Amino acid sequence: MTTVITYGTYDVMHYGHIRLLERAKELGDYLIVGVTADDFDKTRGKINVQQSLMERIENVRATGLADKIIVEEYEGQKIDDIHRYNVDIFTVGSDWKGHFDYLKEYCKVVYLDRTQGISSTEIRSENSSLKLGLVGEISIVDKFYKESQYVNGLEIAGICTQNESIFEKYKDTIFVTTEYSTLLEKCDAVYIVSHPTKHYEQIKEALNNNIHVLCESPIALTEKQCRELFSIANAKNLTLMDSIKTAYATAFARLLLILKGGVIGKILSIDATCTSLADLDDEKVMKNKWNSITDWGPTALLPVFRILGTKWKDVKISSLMLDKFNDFDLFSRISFEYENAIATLKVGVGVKSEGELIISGTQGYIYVPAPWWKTDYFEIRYEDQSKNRRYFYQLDGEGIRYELVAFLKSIKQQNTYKYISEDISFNISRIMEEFSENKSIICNG
Ligand code: C2G
Repeated sequence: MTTVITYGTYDVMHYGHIRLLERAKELGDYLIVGVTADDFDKTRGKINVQQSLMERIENVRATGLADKIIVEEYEGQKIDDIHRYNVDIFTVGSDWKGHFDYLKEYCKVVYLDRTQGISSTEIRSENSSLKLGLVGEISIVDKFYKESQYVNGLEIAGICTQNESIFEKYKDTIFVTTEYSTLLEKCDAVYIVSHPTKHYEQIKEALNNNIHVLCESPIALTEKQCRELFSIANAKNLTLMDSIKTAYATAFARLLLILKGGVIGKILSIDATCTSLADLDDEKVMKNKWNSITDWGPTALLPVFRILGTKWKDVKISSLMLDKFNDFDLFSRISFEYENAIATLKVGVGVKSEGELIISGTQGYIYVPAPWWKTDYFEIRYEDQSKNRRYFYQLDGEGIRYELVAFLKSIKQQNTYKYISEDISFNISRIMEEFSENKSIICNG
């Protein structure tokens, strides 16, 4: 018996896939198909996969061509499988020619001609070519423009910015304007990273024009406004999504899941620090500069609200203010008291500190090194250090491309999993309001 093995994602199945499987089958008597696991695809840069692993396995099973279906989960698994299943022939499409020659040491390697004129990427793009507008004056507009290139079915319709250098940089490439309503006429969705004071009005105008919104957190500076915006979005069946790229980093998402399993016992304390240094003496910088509480507050609040929830007993915000600007804090400390836990957050755009996240429990603690908000790594540490565990999850593009994929999915499929719940969005806006109304100013910078 000649055993053949081949591997693939097999997302949105098409005749190119089927032809490959048919010819693979003809190479021998027994065909094994390895379908790639979601994590493995993400690690190797395939972030646009639409169907779940089970759906993709069903795609292959339904062809009736596979005698056995396995899941490909890790780099190097092919060698293990060749030994495990006594494989005689490894085959794959010619788009991979040369890539798997190293397997010749273990079995015959056959590259089958790829079927021209069809791909899952093209099908995904046809199904949803969403026109996305970018709105804002700070450098993250650049990052979103670059990251959008990795997302199937998304095209940048234009940029609305008052920032001359961004305007000049893109004016010969795509549509650029200083007029927000002009941009809206060209979009199905917008990513808003304008100054937080503009968010409420801009989101409201977009929603009233039936345009989906991804807005750099905070969505609004009061809880009332935030609730109003979500009720408009829900009534119109539109997606309004809070943008905190950390929520889309695999390491952060897995850390939250692992914590649920009680690996560090009861969680008693969370300490998070986020700082970055800006040139606060530069008038041009200060024109669009977010203050500490809006620039870093939502990110620092995310782990607290995801882990301890939003039902705190008391919150105190202490801030060092920049005396020549209203409400501009150089550095703020947010202290929460919960029923049986505390949290201390430090955020600053005018101070440099160690940007780490520490989650302390009754049996151990989780340590996420700086910059924790875009981490690909964390440790679980115990009194007995031999029990310490380390985790690594690749993170490409700081999580922005994954965030855009989640935004697109939310628009296409409605009610998909929300990485940031509406309740968390409401409470981020509530803390912004708490800062404006009740912060204690400890000194003027
Ligand atoms: N394929 C093809 N013709 C196409 C599209 C795909 O012959 N028009 C082949 C690919 O070459 C591959 C199989 O169909 O052999 C599955 O393709 P994908 O689902 O795109 O997965 P891919 O990542 O290309 O699979 O580690 C090996 C990879 O997993 C190969």
